[in-house]
Amino acid sequence: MLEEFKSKDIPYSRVLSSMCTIPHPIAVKAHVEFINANLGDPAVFRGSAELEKEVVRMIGELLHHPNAKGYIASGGTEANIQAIRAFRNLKRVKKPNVVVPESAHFSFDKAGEILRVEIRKAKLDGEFRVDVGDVERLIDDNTVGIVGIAGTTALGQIDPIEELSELALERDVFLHVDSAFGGFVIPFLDLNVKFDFELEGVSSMTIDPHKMGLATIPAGCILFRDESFLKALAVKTPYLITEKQYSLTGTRPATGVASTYAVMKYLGFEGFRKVVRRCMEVTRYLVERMGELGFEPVIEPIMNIVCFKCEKAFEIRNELYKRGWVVSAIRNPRALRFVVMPHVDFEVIDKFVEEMKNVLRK
Ligand code: 0PR
Repeated sequence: MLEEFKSKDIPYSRVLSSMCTIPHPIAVKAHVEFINANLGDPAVFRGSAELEKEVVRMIGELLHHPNAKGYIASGGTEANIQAIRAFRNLKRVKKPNVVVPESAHFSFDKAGEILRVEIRKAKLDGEFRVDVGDVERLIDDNTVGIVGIAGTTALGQIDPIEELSELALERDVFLHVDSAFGGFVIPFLDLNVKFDFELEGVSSMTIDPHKMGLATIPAGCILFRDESFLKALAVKTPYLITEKQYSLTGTRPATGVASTYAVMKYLGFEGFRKVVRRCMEVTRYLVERMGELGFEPVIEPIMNIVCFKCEKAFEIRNELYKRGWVVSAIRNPRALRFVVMPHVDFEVIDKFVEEMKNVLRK
Protein backbone atom coordinates (compact mmCIF):
# COMPACT_ATOMS: atom_id res chain seq x y z
CA MET A 1 0.00 0.00 0.00
CA LEU A 2 2.83 2.37 0.87
CA GLU A 3 4.58 1.63 -2.40
CA GLU A 4 1.48 2.68 -4.25
CA PHE A 5 1.48 6.08 -2.56
CA LYS A 6 5.22 6.46 -3.05
CA SER A 7 4.92 5.65 -6.76
CA LYS A 8 2.86 8.83 -7.21
CA ASP A 9 5.78 11.02 -6.10
CA ILE A 10 7.67 12.53 -9.01
CA PRO A 11 11.15 10.98 -9.22
CA TYR A 12 14.06 13.36 -8.58
CA SER A 13 15.32 12.71 -12.12
CA ARG A 14 12.45 14.91 -13.36
CA VAL A 15 12.64 17.57 -10.68
CA LEU A 16 14.61 20.66 -11.67
CA SER A 17 13.13 22.98 -9.08
CA SER A 18 14.10 21.48 -5.73
CA MET A 19 16.79 22.49 -3.29
CA CYS A 20 16.63 18.99 -1.86
CA THR A 21 18.14 15.95 -3.50
CA ILE A 22 18.72 12.24 -3.12
CA PRO A 23 20.70 11.96 0.12
CA HIS A 24 24.18 10.49 -0.02
CA PRO A 25 24.04 6.69 0.67
CA ILE A 26 26.20 7.14 3.76
CA ALA A 27 23.64 9.67 5.06
CA VAL A 28 20.86 7.11 4.74
CA LYS A 29 22.90 4.55 6.66
CA ALA A 30 23.65 7.00 9.46
CA HIS A 31 20.02 8.19 9.53
CA VAL A 32 18.74 4.66 10.16
CA GLU A 33 21.24 4.11 13.00
CA PHE A 34 19.76 7.08 14.90
CA ILE A 35 16.12 6.47 14.06
CA ASN A 36 14.91 6.20 17.68
CA ALA A 37 16.89 9.05 19.23
CA ASN A 38 15.16 12.20 20.52
CA LEU A 39 17.34 15.27 20.94
CA GLY A 40 14.52 16.89 22.89
CA ASP A 41 15.85 14.87 25.81
CA PRO A 42 19.63 15.16 25.60
CA ALA A 43 20.15 13.69 29.07
CA VAL A 44 18.85 10.39 27.73
CA PHE A 45 20.29 10.59 24.24
CA ARG A 46 23.62 11.92 25.42
CA GLY A 47 25.70 10.34 22.68
CA SER A 48 23.43 11.90 20.09
CA ALA A 49 23.69 15.24 21.91
CA GLU A 50 27.49 14.98 21.89
CA LEU A 51 27.36 14.20 18.17
CA GLU A 52 25.22 17.28 17.57
CA LYS A 53 27.85 19.46 19.30
CA GLU A 54 30.52 17.97 17.06
CA VAL A 55 28.47 18.56 13.90
CA VAL A 56 27.87 22.16 14.95
CA ARG A 57 31.63 22.54 15.42
CA MET A 58 32.31 21.06 11.97
CA ILE A 59 29.79 23.33 10.24
CA GLY A 60 31.15 26.27 12.25
CA GLU A 61 34.62 25.43 10.98
CA LEU A 62 33.33 25.53 7.41
CA LEU A 63 32.01 29.03 8.15
CA HIS A 64 35.21 30.32 9.80
CA HIS A 65 33.97 29.94 13.37
CA PRO A 66 34.44 26.51 14.99
CA ASN A 67 33.24 27.98 18.30
CA ALA A 68 29.87 29.03 16.92
CA LYS A 69 26.93 27.92 19.06
CA GLY A 70 23.76 26.43 17.65
CA TYR A 71 21.92 23.26 16.81
CA ILE A 72 20.61 21.08 14.02
CA ALA A 73 17.11 22.34 13.29
CA SER A 74 14.26 21.09 11.13
CA GLY A 75 15.33 23.31 8.26
CA GLY A 76 15.94 26.84 7.08
CA THR A 77 12.54 28.04 8.22
CA GLU A 78 13.14 27.11 11.85
CA ALA A 79 16.67 28.49 11.70
CA ASN A 80 15.47 31.84 10.35
CA ILE A 81 12.66 32.07 12.91
CA GLN A 82 15.10 31.35 15.72
CA ALA A 83 17.58 33.98 14.55
CA ILE A 84 14.89 36.66 14.49
CA ARG A 85 13.58 35.44 17.85
CA ALA A 86 17.03 35.72 19.44
CA PHE A 87 17.53 39.24 18.04
CA ARG A 88 14.13 40.34 19.29
CA ASN A 89 14.71 38.85 22.75
CA LEU A 90 18.15 40.42 23.09
CA LYS A 91 17.15 43.91 22.01
CA ARG A 92 13.98 44.64 23.91
CA VAL A 93 12.21 47.42 22.01
CA LYS A 94 8.50 48.21 21.93
CA LYS A 95 7.83 47.69 18.24
CA PRO A 96 10.69 45.59 16.87
CA ASN A 97 11.46 45.43 13.16
CA VAL A 98 13.95 43.55 10.99
CA VAL A 99 15.11 44.66 7.55
CA VAL A 100 15.33 41.86 4.99
CA PRO A 101 16.00 41.98 1.24
CA GLU A 102 13.00 41.81 -1.08
CA SER A 103 14.51 38.52 -2.22
CA ALA A 104 14.28 36.95 1.25
CA HIS A 105 12.64 33.54 1.60
CA PHE A 106 9.01 33.53 2.79
CA SER A 107 10.11 31.99 6.08
CA PHE A 108 10.88 35.55 7.25
CA ASP A 109 7.21 36.44 6.76
CA LYS A 110 6.32 33.51 9.02
CA ALA A 111 8.88 34.70 11.57
CA GLY A 112 7.43 38.20 11.50
CA GLU A 113 3.91 36.99 12.06
CA ILE A 114 4.72 34.51 14.83
CA LEU A 115 7.10 36.84 16.66
CA ARG A 116 5.19 40.07 16.03
CA VAL A 117 8.25 41.60 14.45
CA GLU A 118 7.69 43.91 11.50
CA ILE A 119 9.50 42.64 8.40
CA ARG A 120 10.72 45.56 6.30
CA LYS A 121 11.75 44.76 2.75
CA ALA A 122 14.70 46.50 1.17
CA LYS A 123 14.98 47.03 -2.59
CA LEU A 124 17.34 45.11 -4.82
CA ASP A 125 19.87 46.55 -7.26
CA GLY A 126 20.06 45.77 -10.99
CA GLU A 127 21.89 42.51 -10.23
CA PHE A 128 19.23 41.43 -7.71
CA ARG A 129 21.49 42.01 -4.68
CA VAL A 130 20.08 43.96 -1.78
CA ASP A 131 20.59 47.71 -2.05
CA VAL A 132 22.59 48.49 1.10
CA GLY A 133 21.54 52.16 0.91
CA ASP A 134 17.91 51.11 1.11
CA VAL A 135 18.65 48.80 4.05
CA GLU A 136 20.25 51.74 5.83
CA ARG A 137 17.26 53.95 5.03
CA LEU A 138 14.89 51.41 6.62
CA ILE A 139 16.85 51.09 9.88
CA ASP A 140 15.46 53.05 12.82
CA ASP A 141 15.54 52.91 16.64
CA ASN A 142 13.26 49.87 16.64
CA THR A 143 15.40 47.83 14.26
CA VAL A 144 16.76 44.77 16.05
CA GLY A 145 18.48 43.20 13.07
CA ILE A 146 19.14 43.11 9.35
CA VAL A 147 19.35 40.10 7.04
CA GLY A 148 21.53 39.26 4.06
CA ILE A 149 21.04 36.27 1.77
CA ALA A 150 24.00 34.24 0.57
CA GLY A 151 22.35 32.27 -2.18
CA THR A 152 18.90 33.69 -2.83
CA THR A 153 16.07 31.25 -3.36
CA ALA A 154 15.16 32.59 -6.78
CA LEU A 155 18.50 33.36 -8.39
CA GLY A 156 21.30 32.08 -6.16
CA GLN A 157 22.56 35.65 -5.86
CA ILE A 158 24.81 36.69 -2.96
CA ASP A 159 24.02 39.94 -1.14
CA PRO A 160 26.96 42.26 -0.30
CA ILE A 161 27.43 40.70 3.14
CA GLU A 162 30.67 42.57 3.77
CA GLU A 163 28.90 45.93 3.45
CA LEU A 164 25.94 44.69 5.49
CA SER A 165 28.38 43.61 8.19
CA GLU A 166 29.89 47.08 8.35
CA LEU A 167 26.45 48.65 8.44
CA ALA A 168 25.38 46.31 11.27
CA LEU A 169 28.41 47.30 13.34
CA GLU A 170 27.96 50.97 12.59
CA ARG A 171 24.24 51.00 13.49
CA ASP A 172 24.55 48.49 16.34
CA VAL A 173 22.06 45.96 15.00
CA PHE A 174 22.46 42.21 14.58
CA LEU A 175 23.10 40.70 11.15
CA HIS A 176 21.70 37.33 10.15
CA VAL A 177 23.01 35.64 7.00
CA ASP A 178 20.62 33.19 5.38
CA SER A 179 22.90 30.73 3.59
CA ALA A 180 20.38 27.89 3.81
CA PHE A 181 21.32 26.99 0.24
CA GLY A 182 24.64 28.77 -0.28
CA GLY A 183 26.34 27.59 2.90
CA PHE A 184 27.36 24.28 1.39
CA VAL A 185 28.13 25.87 -2.00
CA ILE A 186 29.96 29.19 -1.63
CA PRO A 187 32.95 27.81 0.35
CA PHE A 188 33.58 25.40 -2.53
CA LEU A 189 33.38 27.89 -5.37
CA ASP A 190 36.45 29.95 -6.13
CA LEU A 191 34.70 33.22 -5.44
CA ASN A 192 36.40 36.05 -3.72
CA VAL A 193 33.53 36.94 -1.39
CA LYS A 194 33.26 37.01 2.37
CA PHE A 195 29.87 35.93 3.62
CA ASP A 196 30.29 34.21 6.98
CA PHE A 197 31.53 34.62 10.58
CA GLU A 198 34.86 35.82 9.26
CA LEU A 199 33.02 39.16 9.09
CA GLU A 200 32.77 40.68 12.53
CA GLY A 201 29.23 42.01 12.06
CA VAL A 202 27.70 38.60 11.32
CA SER A 203 25.76 37.42 14.40
CA SER A 204 24.05 34.32 13.05
CA MET A 205 23.79 32.07 10.03
CA THR A 206 21.36 29.57 8.54
CA ILE A 207 22.94 26.68 6.62
CA ASP A 208 20.95 23.61 5.65
CA PRO A 209 22.54 20.16 5.43
CA HIS A 210 19.33 18.86 3.80
CA LYS A 211 19.96 21.06 0.78
CA MET A 212 23.50 21.00 -0.69
CA GLY A 213 24.84 19.15 2.39
CA LEU A 214 23.37 15.92 0.91
CA ALA A 215 22.03 14.90 4.34
CA THR A 216 18.60 13.41 4.98
CA ILE A 217 15.49 15.54 5.58
CA PRO A 218 15.03 17.15 8.10
CA ALA A 219 18.39 18.79 8.71
CA GLY A 220 18.84 22.52 8.98
CA CYS A 221 21.34 24.40 11.08
CA ILE A 222 21.28 27.65 13.00
CA LEU A 223 24.60 29.02 14.20
CA PHE A 224 25.21 32.01 16.47
CA ARG A 225 28.40 33.86 17.14
CA ASP A 226 28.26 33.09 20.86
CA GLU A 227 26.27 31.53 23.67
CA SER A 228 24.36 34.71 24.54
CA PHE A 229 22.00 34.21 21.58
CA LEU A 230 21.14 30.66 22.69
CA LYS A 231 20.54 31.93 26.20
CA ALA A 232 18.05 34.40 24.76
CA LEU A 233 16.14 31.43 23.31
CA ALA A 234 16.18 29.17 26.37
CA VAL A 235 13.05 28.12 28.20
CA LYS A 236 13.05 26.14 31.45
CA THR A 237 12.19 22.45 31.24
CA PRO A 238 11.39 21.79 34.91
CA TYR A 239 10.81 18.02 34.91
CA LEU A 240 13.67 16.98 32.61
CA ILE A 241 17.23 16.28 33.71
CA THR A 242 18.54 18.99 31.39
CA GLU A 243 17.17 22.25 32.69
CA LYS A 244 16.78 24.32 29.56
CA GLN A 245 15.79 23.97 25.93
CA TYR A 246 16.57 26.47 23.20
CA SER A 247 15.25 24.63 20.12
CA LEU A 248 11.87 25.63 18.68
CA THR A 249 10.60 22.06 18.45
CA GLY A 250 10.50 19.79 21.51
CA THR A 251 10.88 16.20 20.44
CA ARG A 252 13.33 16.31 17.57
CA PRO A 253 15.29 13.80 15.50
CA ALA A 254 18.99 13.03 15.67
CA THR A 255 18.78 11.50 12.18
CA GLY A 256 19.82 14.72 10.48
CA VAL A 257 22.66 15.16 12.94
CA ALA A 258 23.99 11.69 12.16
CA SER A 259 23.49 11.95 8.41
CA THR A 260 25.19 15.37 8.27
CA TYR A 261 28.13 14.06 10.27
CA ALA A 262 28.47 11.01 8.03
CA VAL A 263 28.45 12.99 4.79
CA MET A 264 30.88 15.63 6.07
CA LYS A 265 33.32 13.00 7.33
CA TYR A 266 32.96 10.84 4.24
CA LEU A 267 33.28 13.58 1.63
CA GLY A 268 35.44 16.07 3.46
CA PHE A 269 35.75 19.59 2.07
CA GLU A 270 37.47 18.16 -1.03
CA GLY A 271 34.52 15.86 -1.68
CA PHE A 272 32.06 18.75 -1.43
CA ARG A 273 34.24 20.75 -3.79
CA LYS A 274 33.86 17.99 -6.40
CA VAL A 275 30.09 17.85 -5.92
CA VAL A 276 29.79 21.63 -6.35
CA ARG A 277 32.14 21.68 -9.35
CA ARG A 278 30.03 19.03 -11.06
CA CYS A 279 26.79 20.91 -10.34
CA MET A 280 28.33 24.03 -11.87
CA GLU A 281 29.38 22.12 -15.00
CA VAL A 282 25.85 20.83 -15.43
CA THR A 283 24.47 24.35 -14.79
CA ARG A 284 26.66 25.74 -17.55
CA TYR A 285 25.52 22.92 -19.82
CA LEU A 286 21.89 23.84 -19.10
CA VAL A 287 22.63 27.48 -19.97
CA GLU A 288 24.19 26.34 -23.25
CA ARG A 289 21.30 24.03 -24.19
CA MET A 290 18.65 26.60 -23.23
CA GLY A 291 20.65 29.15 -25.23
CA GLU A 292 20.16 26.94 -28.31
CA LEU A 293 16.41 27.33 -27.74
CA GLY A 294 16.77 31.10 -27.53
CA PHE A 295 16.68 31.52 -23.75
CA GLU A 296 18.90 33.97 -21.91
CA PRO A 297 19.75 33.80 -18.19
CA VAL A 298 18.52 36.63 -15.94
CA ILE A 299 22.00 36.81 -14.40
CA GLU A 300 25.05 34.69 -15.11
CA PRO A 301 24.62 31.84 -12.63
CA ILE A 302 26.76 32.27 -9.54
CA MET A 303 25.82 28.96 -8.04
CA ASN A 304 23.79 26.00 -9.28
CA ILE A 305 20.57 28.00 -9.61
CA VAL A 306 19.67 29.63 -12.89
CA CYS A 307 16.68 31.56 -14.20
CA PHE A 308 15.87 32.18 -17.85
CA LYS A 309 13.92 35.23 -18.98
CA CYS A 310 10.56 34.07 -20.25
CA GLU A 311 7.28 35.97 -20.54
CA LYS A 312 5.33 32.71 -20.65
CA ALA A 313 7.16 31.21 -17.65
CA PHE A 314 4.01 30.18 -15.80
CA GLU A 315 2.30 28.65 -18.83
CA ILE A 316 5.43 26.72 -19.73
CA ARG A 317 5.90 25.55 -16.16
CA ASN A 318 2.32 24.25 -16.11
CA GLU A 319 2.68 22.51 -19.46
CA LEU A 320 5.94 20.85 -18.35
CA TYR A 321 4.27 19.73 -15.14
CA LYS A 322 1.49 18.06 -17.13
CA ARG A 323 4.22 16.16 -18.91
CA GLY A 324 5.83 15.03 -15.67
CA TRP A 325 8.64 17.60 -15.41
CA VAL A 326 8.99 20.07 -12.56
CA VAL A 327 10.59 23.49 -13.00
CA SER A 328 9.58 26.65 -11.20
CA ALA A 329 8.62 30.07 -12.41
CA ILE A 330 9.36 33.44 -10.86
CA ARG A 331 7.36 36.62 -11.26
CA ASN A 332 9.80 39.47 -10.99
CA PRO A 333 11.43 39.27 -13.48
CA ARG A 334 9.26 36.72 -15.22
CA ALA A 335 11.50 33.69 -15.68
CA LEU A 336 11.82 29.92 -15.59
CA ARG A 337 13.86 28.80 -12.60
CA PHE A 338 16.11 25.77 -12.29
CA VAL A 339 18.01 24.36 -9.33
CA VAL A 340 20.74 22.06 -10.58
CA MET A 341 21.13 19.66 -7.68
CA PRO A 342 23.45 16.63 -7.84
CA HIS A 343 20.58 14.46 -9.13
CA VAL A 344 20.41 16.66 -12.24
CA ASP A 345 23.07 15.30 -14.57
CA PHE A 346 23.90 15.88 -18.26
CA GLU A 347 21.49 13.13 -19.31
CA VAL A 348 18.63 14.67 -17.34
CA ILE A 349 19.30 18.00 -19.07
CA ASP A 350 19.29 16.36 -22.51
CA LYS A 351 15.96 14.64 -21.81
CA PHE A 352 14.53 17.86 -20.43
CA VAL A 353 15.59 19.90 -23.45
CA GLU A 354 13.86 17.40 -25.76
CA GLU A 355 10.62 17.85 -23.78
CA MET A 356 11.09 21.60 -23.77
CA LYS A 357 11.28 21.55 -27.57
CA ASN A 358 7.93 19.73 -27.69
CA VAL A 359 6.37 22.26 -25.33
CA LEU A 360 7.65 25.20 -27.40
CA ARG A 361 6.34 23.66 -30.62
CA LYS A 362 2.82 23.59 -29.17
N1 0PR B 1 16.25 30.23 3.17
C1 0PR B 1 16.44 30.08 1.85
C2 0PR B 1 17.40 30.98 1.15
C3 0PR B 1 15.74 29.08 1.15
O1 0PR B 1 15.90 28.97 -0.16
C4 0PR B 1 14.86 28.23 1.87
C5 0PR B 1 14.09 27.14 1.19
C6 0PR B 1 14.71 28.44 3.25
C7 0PR B 1 15.41 29.44 3.86
C8 0PR B 1 13.78 27.60 4.09
O2 0PR B 1 14.27 26.30 4.21
P1 0PR B 1 13.34 25.08 4.59
O3 0PR B 1 12.42 24.83 3.43
O4 0PR B 1 14.33 23.98 4.80
O5 0PR B 1 12.62 25.41 5.83
N2 0PR B 1 14.04 27.15 -0.18
C9 0PR B 1 13.40 26.14 -1.01
C10 0PR B 1 12.45 26.89 -1.91
O6 0PR B 1 11.53 27.57 -1.41
C11 0PR B 1 12.69 25.06 -0.28
C12 0PR B 1 12.27 23.96 -1.21
C13 0PR B 1 13.00 22.81 -1.28
C14 0PR B 1 11.15 24.08 -2.01
C15 0PR B 1 12.64 21.78 -2.11
C16 0PR B 1 10.75 23.05 -2.88
C17 0PR B 1 11.51 21.91 -2.92
O7 0PR B 1 11.14 20.86 -3.75
O8 0PR B 1 12.65 26.81 -3.11
